[in-house]
Amino acid sequence: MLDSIRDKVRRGERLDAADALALFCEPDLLAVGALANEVRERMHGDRAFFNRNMRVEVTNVCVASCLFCSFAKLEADSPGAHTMTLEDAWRELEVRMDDPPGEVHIVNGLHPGLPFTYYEELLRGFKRIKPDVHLKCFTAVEIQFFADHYGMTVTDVLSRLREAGLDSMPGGGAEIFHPDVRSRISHDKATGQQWLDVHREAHAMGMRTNATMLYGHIETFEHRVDHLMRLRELQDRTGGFQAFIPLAFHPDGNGMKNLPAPTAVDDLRTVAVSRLVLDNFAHIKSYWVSSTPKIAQVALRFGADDIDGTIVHETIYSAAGSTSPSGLAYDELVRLIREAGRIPIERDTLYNVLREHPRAALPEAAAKVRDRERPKAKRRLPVTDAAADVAVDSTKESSPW
Ligand code: V47
Repeated sequence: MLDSIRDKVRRGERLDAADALALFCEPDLLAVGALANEVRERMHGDRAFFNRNMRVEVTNVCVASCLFCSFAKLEADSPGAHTMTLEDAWRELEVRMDDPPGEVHIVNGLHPGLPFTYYEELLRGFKRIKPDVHLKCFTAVEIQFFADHYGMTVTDVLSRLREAGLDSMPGGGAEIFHPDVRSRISHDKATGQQWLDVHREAHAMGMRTNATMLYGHIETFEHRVDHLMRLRELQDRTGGFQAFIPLAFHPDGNGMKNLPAPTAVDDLRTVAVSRLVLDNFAHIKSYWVSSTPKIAQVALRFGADDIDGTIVHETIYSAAGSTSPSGLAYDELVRLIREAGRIPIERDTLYNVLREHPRAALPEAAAKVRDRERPKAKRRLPVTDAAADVAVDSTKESSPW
C-alpha cells in the first residue's frame, strides 16, 4: 500500500481517504516520514519558519465545558478564574516594547459577562501601543459565541473586529469536527460545521486563518482523516488557510485525565500524514508547546516547516500538564532549527520573510569538538592549523549540515 501511495505522491496525485487511513496505520514511521519530508522539501527546501510572537489569554472564564480543557473556569468567581482589565492586557505588550513581538496571539474562554466593546477596545489598545503589530486573535469558536451571545451575524462580528484591528484568526477550537467525537468532548460550543463556516466567512473577507486538530484522545484514525478531508475541501474553495497545526492532547487536570498522552511516534506520524494529505496547505506547523521543543525539532524532518514562535507566556498547555517551557528565546529557536539541518527563517504572521539566518556549518556537537581542538593545534604546531581547517571543511562538504 505504501508503494502505491509513494507513486501517487511522486506523480503529484492527490491522496484519498483510504490512503490517509493507510498512512496512519502504517507501522513503518520512518517510511511515512521520509515521504512527507520529500514533499516538504519540494515545497520549502531546507527553510524552516518561526516568528516573534506572544500569547495573551485575557480571560479563562468560559461557559463551555470541553472535556479536554484544564484552563477554563465556569464562573467568574470560581477559584483560579481571571479576567484582565484592558490596562493589564495592554501592559503585557507595553512591557515588551524593548524587544517587541511582531504578533499578538489571543485565545480566551467564552465569557458571558463582558460587553462586545471590551474586545474592540482590547484590539484598538494593542494597535495604539504598536501600530504595526499583527493581531491574530479569537478562535472561530469565540467568533461564533460572540455572534450568538451579542445577537450579531458572524459577518458583523468579523467586520467590527477587523475595524478595531483584527488582522487574522488562529486555528484553535477545531478539536475534531466529526459529531460523534465533538458531541462527547465539546458539546456546548460551535459545531464542526460552524467552525468551518466562520473560517469560510473570514476567507471571503480576505482574512487569512490557520487550522488545528486536537488528536490523541478518544478519536479514531477515521475521525482524523475526516477532519483533514473537511479542511482540504474548504481550502480548495477559499485558499484562505495558511498553516495546519496538529495539537497533541495533554491529559493533566481535565475531564479525560484517565487517558494517556499521545506518544512521540503518534506526534511525528500525525505531522507526516497531515503534510501528505493537506496538499493545498502551504505550511504544517509543529507547535513546540504542544509537542515539546525536541519533537518539534525532529518534526522538521517529518513534514513540518514551521515551529511557531517565541510565545513568551502560554497558559493553556501548562494548565494541562505540558512540561514545555512557557516561552523560548529567539536564539534557542534558531539553534533548534539549525541543529535540525534547516535554515531558520524569521517570518511575520503572513509568512513574509523578515530575516534569513545562515545554515549551520556543522551540527553543534561536532562544532564543539572542533572548537576544543583548534587552540591546541595552534599552540603546538601552527602549520597544522590550516590542516585542521581543511579537516573541518571536508566535514562540511561531506555533511548535509
Ligand atoms: O483551541 C486546549 C487546544 C487550542 C488542550 O493558529 C488543548 O497559529 C491539548 O489553537 N491538550 C489553543 N490541546 C491553541 C491553538 C494554537 C496554538 C498554536 C498556534 C495556533 C495558530 C493555534 O489548544 C485550543 C484547543 O484545541 N487545547 N486544551 C489540552 N488539554
